[in-house]
Amino acid sequence: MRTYFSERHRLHFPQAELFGGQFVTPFERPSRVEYILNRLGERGFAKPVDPGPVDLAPVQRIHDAGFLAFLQSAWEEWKAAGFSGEVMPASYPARRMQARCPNHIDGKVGYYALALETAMTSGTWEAALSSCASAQAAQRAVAAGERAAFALCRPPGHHAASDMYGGYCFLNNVAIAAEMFRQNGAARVAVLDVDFHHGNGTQDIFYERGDVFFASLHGQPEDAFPYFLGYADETGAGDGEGATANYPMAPGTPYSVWCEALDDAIARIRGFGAEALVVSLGVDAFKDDPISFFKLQSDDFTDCGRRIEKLGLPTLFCMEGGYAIEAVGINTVNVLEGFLGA
Ligand code: SP5
Ligand code: ZN
Repeated sequence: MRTYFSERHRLHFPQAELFGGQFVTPFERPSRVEYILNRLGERGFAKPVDPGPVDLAPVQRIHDAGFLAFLQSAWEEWKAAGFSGEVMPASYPARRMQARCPNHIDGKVGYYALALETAMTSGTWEAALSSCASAQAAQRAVAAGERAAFALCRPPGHHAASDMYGGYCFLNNVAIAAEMFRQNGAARVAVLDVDFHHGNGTQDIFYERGDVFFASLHGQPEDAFPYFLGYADETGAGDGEGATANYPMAPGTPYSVWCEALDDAIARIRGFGAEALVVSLGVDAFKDDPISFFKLQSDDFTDCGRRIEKLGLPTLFCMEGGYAIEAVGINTVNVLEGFLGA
């Protein structure tokens, strides 16, 4: 299985994340990918391939034009406003206020952010484009006939909606790749999100579409970020009624329970008749993850990969979260090896 990866991820390295009322070093940090690259090498995977430039057309089909313009100019506008720190929101359109985009960058950031832990800096936009480019190059490889490919995306994408960023995500890589499968002629595509956090952005993008099935296994919204989406009774709307499946789970959930949800999601995807599969591959369901509360062990990720393979679909894995830094490489590569028959 080929890995697609861009060194330009390094351009995104904020110093601050708001966590528990303090600024801490962000959990989503550049060194995460070093552990994954090292493990891929140790296990004999081929050297990663640079994806080349991003194709903006599919990005523009998924994301709002005003949002993309905002991401591109946010840092320059922030500096021009006289702010000296990293870009982060302070004011939000909360309940019973106007959802109109202001002109001042301080207001625009609040308008487009879905969470304020995620800072932007000078290189964030370019890094987000490079991450998306990896997903796109991997998608093209699978569309061209590879059974599977791995996009080592950083920053991640599944929290980003058409017009919102946050949860460490800016562009929704899996949604863009799923849309590319559709444009390439797959009548039905499925997104399986195994990251610990609910894939609110992906769900929102496809909620009213009947051609892309979305399934997410995650910490229940009563207790886990992103808190305001991901309940079991969110099942899609309009043409998309029945094409969203949520598996919220409680603190302490072990693999035995998680795996039943996985099997159910896999059965739903099979029943849907998907012709291609995109996996939001976060490994923060790991027992030692510092911001999550499931109890998966490293071997469980191998088993997860095996079960995903049984769908028999052309499969694109896109990296999402996972913050138990030293285990992130092992757990991620375990999924891929399980898929490959380990
Ligand atoms: C891609 C991805 O995994 N994004 C996750 C973003 C989570 N950001 C907010 C984390 C808040 C964690 N609070 C947990 C308390 C732990 N004791
Ligand atoms: Zn996550």
